[in-house]
Amino acid sequence: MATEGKNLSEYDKSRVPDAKEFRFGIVVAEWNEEITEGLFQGAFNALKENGVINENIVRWNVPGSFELIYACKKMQESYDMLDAIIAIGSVIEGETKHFDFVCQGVSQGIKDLNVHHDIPVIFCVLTDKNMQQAIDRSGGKHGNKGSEAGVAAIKMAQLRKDARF
Ligand code: DLZ
Repeated sequence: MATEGKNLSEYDKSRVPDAKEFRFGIVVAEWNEEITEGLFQGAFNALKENGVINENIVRWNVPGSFELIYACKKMQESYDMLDAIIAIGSVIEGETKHFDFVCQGVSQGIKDLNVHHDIPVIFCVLTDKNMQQAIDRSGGKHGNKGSEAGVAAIKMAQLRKDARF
């Protein structure tokens, strides 16, 4: 679904499971910090709005989006009580191919974690052409992709729970 015209913060609360018993991890990349902090706030608020308590949210920071993969893997291994993890980053296109390698690496890496580990990892990495696009999607005119990721994390936590029975 295209994000143009869609407010990333909007969701139907009646379709989101009650999350008060769930535990979440959030890994935040420090590159483009003004964007990733906005995304973190969106994700955190969405979890809280749906009943998650502060004590059930653990946050780790990493230097850049490329490091999200390792940290999410370590989080899966060391906090097996978590119900879902949200990986937050912001990659902005520059003049070199670095953008392509980071985007490719992080998206494939997080996909691999979802294939090989039991705790779902939500992809909340913005991949934008410029800073304005990133601002618009991290609490600006297109809403906050962090909110969307928070809701996705709750839905995946519920799916994982239901799949056990
Ligand atoms: C090196 C780099 C560049 C050029 N751009 C970004 C970016 O836009 N967003 C981001 O999250 N990280 C970037 N990085 C850092 C890499 O993700 C990584 O931290 C370094 O390559 C070290 O492994």
